[in-house]
Amino acid sequence: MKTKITELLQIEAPIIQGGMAWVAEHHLAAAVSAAGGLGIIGAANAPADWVRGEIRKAREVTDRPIGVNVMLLSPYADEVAQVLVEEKVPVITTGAGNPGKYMEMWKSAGCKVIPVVASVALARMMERGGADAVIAEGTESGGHIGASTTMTLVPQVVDVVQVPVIAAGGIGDGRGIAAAFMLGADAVQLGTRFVVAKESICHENYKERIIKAKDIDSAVTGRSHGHPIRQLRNQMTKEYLKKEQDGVPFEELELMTVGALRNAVVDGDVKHGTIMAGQIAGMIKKEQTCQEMIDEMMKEATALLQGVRYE
Ligand code: TUI
Repeated sequence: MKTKITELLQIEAPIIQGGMAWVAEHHLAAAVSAAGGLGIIGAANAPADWVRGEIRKAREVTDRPIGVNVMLLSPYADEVAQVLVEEKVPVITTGAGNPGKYMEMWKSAGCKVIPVVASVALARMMERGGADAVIAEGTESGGHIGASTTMTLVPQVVDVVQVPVIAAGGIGDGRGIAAAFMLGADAVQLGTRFVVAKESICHENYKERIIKAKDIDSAVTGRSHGHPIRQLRNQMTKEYLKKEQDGVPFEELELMTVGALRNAVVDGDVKHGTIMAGQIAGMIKKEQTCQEMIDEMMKEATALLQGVRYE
């Protein structure tokens, strides 16, 4: 399938993998890119040297383009931003903030910059600042979320920007991809489905929680202090939400989550750890290779879109 995004990024399928902390390392990113999508290394809160190492390891596996996501709240964001220039990373996505201060540096190094936006206002600002595309991410997503749904955000962003729009949040199969195209998107970004990929190094306990998740198993912590995080319900969300309701101060709540994502992803502690996942988890039923996922989704999406816009 050819779209403005496949042309811009030189990829075969208009599918981008989310830059998930701890999960989006070189094995997953390389597998997604080798399968025709755009694999992304999630810099998250990792030091710049780790990011450099992951980029190089991914490049040993595939010659296809691989991107990096910069989590703008990271204490290492400045150093990571610089490493991406040195390593000539072709595509940079950003999350959890405004990447304005890095834009000129990345653009003049020839990187394609694609910020995640959760509002029309930020989409507009990013386009003015030189973004090559934007990822409009709805509140169905896992992790740090905005307020609008994908269904409402994507068409509103599409209406005000000229650059291509990538839809994210709540997409996990060919039907979701087709729906995103109908809203005016030129590609999609998926996170949760790729967490359960065979190439994903995520702990089996975490993958099993996603595979067994039901539609209503999603919870959002941190709404009261402006850092909403979507994850699967467990002992930890139960305790956190109770404390939040009781007005426990932010600093104390924060202590509960330090290292909790790592504990779930790396050590498999799905009881007390943070199991970030989107609302689509309930639909994800099996572990597959990235190639199987992308082929299956593209077959389904193209069948649905035949005779509509893309063939
Ligand atoms: O970034 C994400 N998802 C994430 S980041 C993350 S790690 C983290 N840990 C603790 C606290 C916060 C983050 C886990 N999941 N998705 C992209 C995304 N970006 N969603 C929403 C936004 C966003 C929100 C506000 C982007 C820009 C923004 O603008 C604020 C501004 O400064 O204008």
